[in-house]
Amino acid sequence: MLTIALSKGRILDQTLPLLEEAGISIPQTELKSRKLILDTNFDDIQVIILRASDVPVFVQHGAADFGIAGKDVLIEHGADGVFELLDLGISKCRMMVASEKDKDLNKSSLKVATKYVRSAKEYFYSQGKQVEVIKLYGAMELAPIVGLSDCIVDLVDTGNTLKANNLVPLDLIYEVSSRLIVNSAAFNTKHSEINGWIQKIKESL
Ligand code: PRT
Ligand code: MG
Repeated sequence: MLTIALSKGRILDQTLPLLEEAGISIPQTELKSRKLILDTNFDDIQVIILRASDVPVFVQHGAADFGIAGKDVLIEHGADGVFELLDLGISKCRMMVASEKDKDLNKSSLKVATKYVRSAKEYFYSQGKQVEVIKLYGAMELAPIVGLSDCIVDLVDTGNTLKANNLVPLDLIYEVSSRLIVNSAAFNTKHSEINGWIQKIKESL
């Protein structure tokens, strides 16, 4: 049995056509059900639908053979024990620092609100800045407005969410796209099977 871990949400919408093109399809009845393990057109391939940040965890521990997750999620997780084999070039966005216009971010101790603690810390430390990182799970844009933080670190796509909250993008931390990751042990034991599918997915890009 081959188990593929996919992120629910926006990545899923762009991943399903890729898998379909590669020959793996999930029946609509499966997708519409509330099942967490979905059957595919192959008896020996199943798909599990996870919270984006759980995808590298399942792949790292071998509970899934391969999976698809955003580079942001992989950087936050650390992605030990997984190989990143393919940049799928989908669900692109940018990890950015954002703040209110004209905000002075050159003060000695900066408060940063973010869901992406590792990305934020590594970025500001690399700039030689002392920061206090405040971990949030959503609605980061609110933090500078109500005085919880000086700035935020968040994903930006169109920039509309920032604009709607009177924030401006400042520094680019890194570019994000979705990556195909493989459990390193499974890549050895099921090499030909996994590699075959990776080649097919590559061709469908
Ligand atoms: O539910 P959960 O908290 O786990 O995740 P989520 O609901 O925030 O996001 P989900 O599951 O839909 O997808 C998350 C993955 O999609 C991320 O890990 C990225 O790799 C990728 N991705 C691509 C994005 C965006 N673009 C994006 N724009 N994830 C989130 N956003 C959010 C961003 O956080 C901000 O709130 O969209 C808003 C900004 O969008 P714009 O277009 O207004 O700039
Ligand atoms: Mg979500």
